[in-house]
Amino acid sequence: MTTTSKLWDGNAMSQEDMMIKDTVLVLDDNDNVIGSASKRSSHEFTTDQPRAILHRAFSVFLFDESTGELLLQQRASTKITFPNVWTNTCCSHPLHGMEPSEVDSPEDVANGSVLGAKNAAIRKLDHELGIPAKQLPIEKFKFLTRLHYWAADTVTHGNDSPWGEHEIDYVLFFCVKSKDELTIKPHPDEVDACKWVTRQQLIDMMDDPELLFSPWFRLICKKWLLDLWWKDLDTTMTTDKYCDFVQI
Ligand code: DMA
Ligand code: MN
Repeated sequence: MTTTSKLWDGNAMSQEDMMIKDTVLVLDDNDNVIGSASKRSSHEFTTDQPRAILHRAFSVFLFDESTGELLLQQRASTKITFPNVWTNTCCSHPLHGMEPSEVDSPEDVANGSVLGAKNAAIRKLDHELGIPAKQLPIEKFKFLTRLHYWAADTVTHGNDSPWGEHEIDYVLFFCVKSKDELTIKPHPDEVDACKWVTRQQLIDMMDDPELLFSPWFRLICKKWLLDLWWKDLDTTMTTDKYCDFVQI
């Protein structure tokens, strides 16, 4: 049975509230949790902290197996960080103080379970895209690997951006037999548009100079998604050989 957090209600909070109230997991370079910080302070690029504060994140990639399509979202124009950009299905942060817990230990990573990150993913797929938790059984999420990156939000805020990301990002895949299994109702504070795309359609979108993409999605596409993961998913329906719970 999948349950969602009762301690966090995205519909009762503004984007500014979440910047203050969401408490992210602060990390060392080996992905050990060493503290906490508000979402706001952990994403501030200032002279004191030019790369903000390293924290844990997750990125969900939701696929329709019948068509080989991936669900993309365009972040709302009102998002404080990285507005307007196209990106993978859903991204956010595991938080401290949630029930069920969203904190994974090194053992949870080594055995590939990462139930904390998956619980956070269920909470945010519900909030951002309106996909009910009952359509997202936790055992169907697949943990692939972790990406350590930082990026200033220059895409929309220019070179003097006050915001950016510095994260160890847990990549999670979720495959449905058909998108008809899902109810999708995007939250207007989070998402301006959604689009199911094939691999080739995504390549064409990324060639369009009019369209903006998030830096983490570009990195994941270039490093893994377009030439490795997605090709195997289309032909063999599995990505098992790419699971890496050791390297960051
Ligand atoms: C942060 O996502 C996570 C990644 C991988 C960039 P976000 O800014 O969408 O988080 P939230 O939806 O909580 O604002
Ligand atoms: Mn972040």
